[in-house]
Amino acid sequence: MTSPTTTPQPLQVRGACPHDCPDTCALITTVEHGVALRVQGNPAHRHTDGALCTKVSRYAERSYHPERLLTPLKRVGAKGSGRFEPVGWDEALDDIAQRLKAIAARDPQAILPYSYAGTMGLVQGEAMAGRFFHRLGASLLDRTICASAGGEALVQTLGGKVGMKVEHFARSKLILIWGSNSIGSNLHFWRLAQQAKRDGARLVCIDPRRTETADKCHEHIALRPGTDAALALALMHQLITHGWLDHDYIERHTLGWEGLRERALQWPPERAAEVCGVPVQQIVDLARAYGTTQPAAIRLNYGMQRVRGGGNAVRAIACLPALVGAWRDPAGGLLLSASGHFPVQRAALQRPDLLAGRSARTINMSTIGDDLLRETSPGFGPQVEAVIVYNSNPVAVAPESGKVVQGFAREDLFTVVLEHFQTDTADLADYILPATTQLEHWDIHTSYGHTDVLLNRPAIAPLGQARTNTDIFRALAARLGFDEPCFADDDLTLCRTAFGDAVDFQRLLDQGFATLNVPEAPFAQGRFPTPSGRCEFFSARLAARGEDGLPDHLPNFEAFGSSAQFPLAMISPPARNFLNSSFVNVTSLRDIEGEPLLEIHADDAAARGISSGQMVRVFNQRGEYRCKASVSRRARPGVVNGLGIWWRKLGPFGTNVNEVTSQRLTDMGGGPVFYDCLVEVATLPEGA
Ligand SMILES: Nc1nc2c(c(=O)[nH]1)N[C@H]1C(S)=C(S)[C@@H](COP(=O)(O)OP(=O)(O)OC[C@H]3O[C@@H](n4cnc5c(=O)[nH]c(N)nc54)[C@H](O)[C@@H]3O)O[C@H]1N2
Ligand SMILES: Nc1nc2c(c(=O)[nH]1)N[C@H]1C(S)=C(S)[C@@H](COP(=O)(O)OP(=O)(O)OC[C@H]3O[C@@H](n4cnc5c(=O)[nH]c(N)nc54)[C@H](O)[C@@H]3O)O[C@H]1N2
Ligand SMILES: [Mo]
Repeated sequence: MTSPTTTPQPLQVRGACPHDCPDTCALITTVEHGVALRVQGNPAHRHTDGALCTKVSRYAERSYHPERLLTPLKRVGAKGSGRFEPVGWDEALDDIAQRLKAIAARDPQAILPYSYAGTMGLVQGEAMAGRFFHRLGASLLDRTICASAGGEALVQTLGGKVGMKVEHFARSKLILIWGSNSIGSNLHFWRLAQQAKRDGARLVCIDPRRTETADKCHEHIALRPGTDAALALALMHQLITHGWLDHDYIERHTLGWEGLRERALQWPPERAAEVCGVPVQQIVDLARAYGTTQPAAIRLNYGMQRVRGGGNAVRAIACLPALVGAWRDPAGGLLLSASGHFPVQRAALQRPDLLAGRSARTINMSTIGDDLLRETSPGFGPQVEAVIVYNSNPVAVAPESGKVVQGFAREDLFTVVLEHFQTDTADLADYILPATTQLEHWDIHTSYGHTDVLLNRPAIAPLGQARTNTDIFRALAARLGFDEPCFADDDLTLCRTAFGDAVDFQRLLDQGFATLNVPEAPFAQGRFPTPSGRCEFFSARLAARGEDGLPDHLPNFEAFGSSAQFPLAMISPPARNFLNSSFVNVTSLRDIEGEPLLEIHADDAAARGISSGQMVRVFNQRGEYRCKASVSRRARPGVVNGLGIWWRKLGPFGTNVNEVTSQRLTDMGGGPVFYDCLVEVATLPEGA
């Protein structure tokens, strides 16, 4: 701790942005008299290049927010009444431990951890928490809510979550920005794309929404949601029929070419144009550009895999670079995620061995609504009796929130939420425990958009009585009598454990980041980390599970045109000034976003008598939410965009866009299908 009188001049503390974003920026926090004055990008880190997004440049404002939770809170009113009173840490932890002990004595699997990427830190994420829940024998959580369809698809095709090194996009001559609003969600990649553009590269954006990114590309292909595999197969069709193929690369470094060829030949551009709702010529032109420009690179993002066929679509797209031999050049290939390049010692951090032979059931976080409402049954196991939520806000972000709210509102469910703020989820808790922010704790980070490891040092002391996630789980472990030495590891030890000897820790301490040793063109000579060592067009592993070994187009569960009652497809992509549901309560950022909006095309608006600024109902068989309509060129005909993810209680009617999304799961990885959702939109009577 720094005492005010002994700090002669501002300190500059090196850190890492903790947020769920591919950029994982290196931060510099300026601290004076123990107070963080500002958070800036570290100019010495080449990916950050001294620049932060609007959100994280407000990180100090977020940390010192007047509504920051500073003491443990215990529920005093009825569940969901939002009435809490402060209690001491000991009282809270003793009571929580007592409750968990009683449930565990019957069956520890009735206890469920619920967490995601509120912080991407390996330490404040699943390190001590993993140890605690494994030792307890609690249910396991399948963390599917974001990336599991695309992640599984990459594993099946390329062998891992691996791809191009992001820095080489600056030298590409054709960049397909596919299912990614890079200006909003991947700003530091966008800078590289701009550099390539200045050097003559052509940028093509493939996205149902006319995003800020689409505005700045040479071309925008506004396909219908969930039709990307059809587009990719038609591109292959054209590559084949025009002979724009790298036969040598295909021969030496791929598996399943004959089958893929046959499949692709069933997708002439006319067929795909019909499915995608785009002009044939756009597909033909894109195929020509992709087949004849080198180096050609694809920046894929997770936005396009939140539909039934999301896994297959990523598989189809991930086959493209091998067909044209794009991987031969460092500036060619594809990047969806780089996280598989990092040698994280997960078992050492999370200690699954502490299950000690017990098998715990797994619950998919994307179906938390249904799962909280299930009774004990042979197929499911015990009813969930307690949930410990950290690094996540499921009541706002999980699909079909009507059910999620109903589940968390169960009087007999014991819920503990570790948080910075009283979120929608915290409102339904029995205990809310104040957690530290990134300015207040140690952590260590991988990235899914570049290949550097980052270390985060605490810049200031914890605010109020806030404690680190790790410390809270250590304290609970002690009260449950878990005396294994691993529960005594401090956070710096956990940071060192994360990569063992694979990363030079001294370098991290000295400069805050360290670059992994990844080849410049990782698949120039094949060497894919698949079982065959090749890019697997055909996946024997999928076929062995009874699934299609080749990628195909799977129409959405709620395909365009399949319902007369709900004729509009709704997507709910991220708002630029929020990070999922984080930052929605930061006034300066909320002011930029304004209020929850539904973008709708002029034709669809006119057909319903809707004008801009009018309140509308957005509804389907699952529920309804209300917000203002924005008649906008950003919406294509037939598709409405409900920008996310507002806190329910900060929206005008106490609900958000997830009222209407469904709990169905993707073809691979058990992911959610947020963008596979049909709705109808109608005006509200004046004064409603
Ligand atoms: N500012 C900001 N940045 C973020 C986030 C945020 O909430 N705000 N979220 C972070 C998170 S959690 C993640 S996972 C990452 C990546 O999250 P992504 O969701 O990939 O983020 P975006 O790149 O903003 O959005 C993806 C784009 O996909 C489009 N899209 C929707 N459906 C389809 C489809 O069927 N096909 C195609 N081709 N495109 C489709 C959307 O219109 C959107 O423009 O971004 C991270 N960065
Ligand atoms: N309709 C729709 N829904 C979506 C999406 C969409 O595009 N459309 N996107 C989906 C995607 S991609 C994702 S990744 C999920 C994201 O869902 P979540 O991972 O739940 O992300 P956030 O909403 O940002 O909530 C994270 C919470 O963690 C808290 N937090 C941050 N750091 C810490 C910490 O150190 N300790 C503790 N205890 N808490 C901390 C924050 O205050 C915040 O409330 O949402 C999904 N939901
Ligand atoms: Mo995500």
